[in-house]
Amino acid sequence: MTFTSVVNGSATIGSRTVASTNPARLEEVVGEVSYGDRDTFVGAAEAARKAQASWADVPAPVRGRAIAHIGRLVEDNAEALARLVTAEIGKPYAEALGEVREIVDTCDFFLGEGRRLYGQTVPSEMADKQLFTFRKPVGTVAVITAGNFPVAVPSWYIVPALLAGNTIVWKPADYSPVVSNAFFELFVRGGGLPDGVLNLVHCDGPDTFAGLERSLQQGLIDKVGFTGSSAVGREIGALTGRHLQTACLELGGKNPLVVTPSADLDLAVEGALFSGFGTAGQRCTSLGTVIVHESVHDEFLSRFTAAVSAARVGDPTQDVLMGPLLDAKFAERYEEFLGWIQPHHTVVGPRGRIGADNPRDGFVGDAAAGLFYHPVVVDGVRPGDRIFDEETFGPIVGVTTYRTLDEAIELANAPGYGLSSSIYTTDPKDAFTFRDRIGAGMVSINNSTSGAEAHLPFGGNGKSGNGSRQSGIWVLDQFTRWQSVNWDYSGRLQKAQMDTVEL
Ligand code: UN1
Repeated sequence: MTFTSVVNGSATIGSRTVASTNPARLEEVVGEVSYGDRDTFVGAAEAARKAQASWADVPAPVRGRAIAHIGRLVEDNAEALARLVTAEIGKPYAEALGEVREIVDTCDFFLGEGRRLYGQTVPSEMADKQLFTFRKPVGTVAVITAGNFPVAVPSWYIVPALLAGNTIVWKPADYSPVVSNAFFELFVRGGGLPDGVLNLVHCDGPDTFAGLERSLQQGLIDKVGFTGSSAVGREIGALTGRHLQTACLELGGKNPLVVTPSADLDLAVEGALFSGFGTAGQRCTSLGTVIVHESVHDEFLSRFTAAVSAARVGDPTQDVLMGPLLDAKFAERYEEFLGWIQPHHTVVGPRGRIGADNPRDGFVGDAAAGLFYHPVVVDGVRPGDRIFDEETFGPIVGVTTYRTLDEAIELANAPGYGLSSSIYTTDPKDAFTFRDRIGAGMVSINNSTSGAEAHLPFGGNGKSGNGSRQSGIWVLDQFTRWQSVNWDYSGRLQKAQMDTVEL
């Protein structure tokens, strides 16, 4: 079966077919996908534009009910969808099921929002006049998402955008096309969405850019939601800005985890293990660098490396912490980072591809079949080292030491990202100081850097984004625009600032 783009409710065959393979078993083709091009994207934007006014006319509570139905259908199909996530991107099944749960949580939150979507009444400075605000949909939204969270992250955009009365062109990641079609079907069927309200486009990066640019030039796209690398985010932001539209950018992270002298070290090790190597380190919220107080460094490192050696790695359909890397592109990136290890770094344990000549004790399954790599801990990283400064997007965690909390915070902020962060401490003063001075949009106290809940603002600062926030009520500011209304029932022209009532 070949999976295709779906534009205005119709399957749209493209000019070439690409196979999507299972990263845990590279021989296994999960599905064939027909790739469109720039014009497929533009066609989808036209369809979305055409469908928008009537979708916005559907009363918001009814749109909320559509979201409720989507949530239930996703819940009923959770296991099948999670199995597909595992097959196509190699995410361990328990995490994949958690990811599907995140869609349901998002639907649960927004289904009631259709009955709120509040505006405000505002007092006027003049007599016999009322002021109001209304939230209006932005219009048509292009959603471009990454493959590491192939269903949860798209739902963070698509659910609130639909609820608010927008129509959508969705371009999913190249690594997860088959799962995208399954997600798309559940949304269209569950929500009973009219043709053109949600469109799915498969095309490559250059065609996506060309299609987005053409659609922006033609006034077909009012907003872009993008999750992916900081480098591509910059280009999307620039392109959108040139056409006077805005982008909601959710980009990379180099997320720090600070371990203070008072920390519960076992808890900190557990948090570092999960956020460093869960999802094979391929979350935007994955742990980048452990910043540990010099007095507990040796103890932390020995417990951490013992935990890393004992962690189950292998077949993602089994109970493992870490499966394969998403795609060969990220395997190359991992190798490149290993090449940047400096003489002053200490690497604990084996590194590189897991195989007969580079085995891992307790590996689950057949390592040679997929993109399986050793989890790596690099001790002694400092600012200026690429492993300290740059997002690895793979199973490589740096460790460095600090003497004062000021220094720890400076190190935590140094790479210039600002997505997630964490501190392990039993001293409330350390926790509050860190919370106050960290540049990240998200802070965990005695919890790991990853695993945000679906109804708190999610987003970053600096190289991690443009300050936009997803999730919860806050994301509505991305998908609605305020309309101000002034209603004068005085029967005469009252001029603001000039006819203000005097005391
Ligand atoms: C991402 O990697 O793009 O907080 C999103 C987390 C997840 C979402 C990660 N809920 O780790």
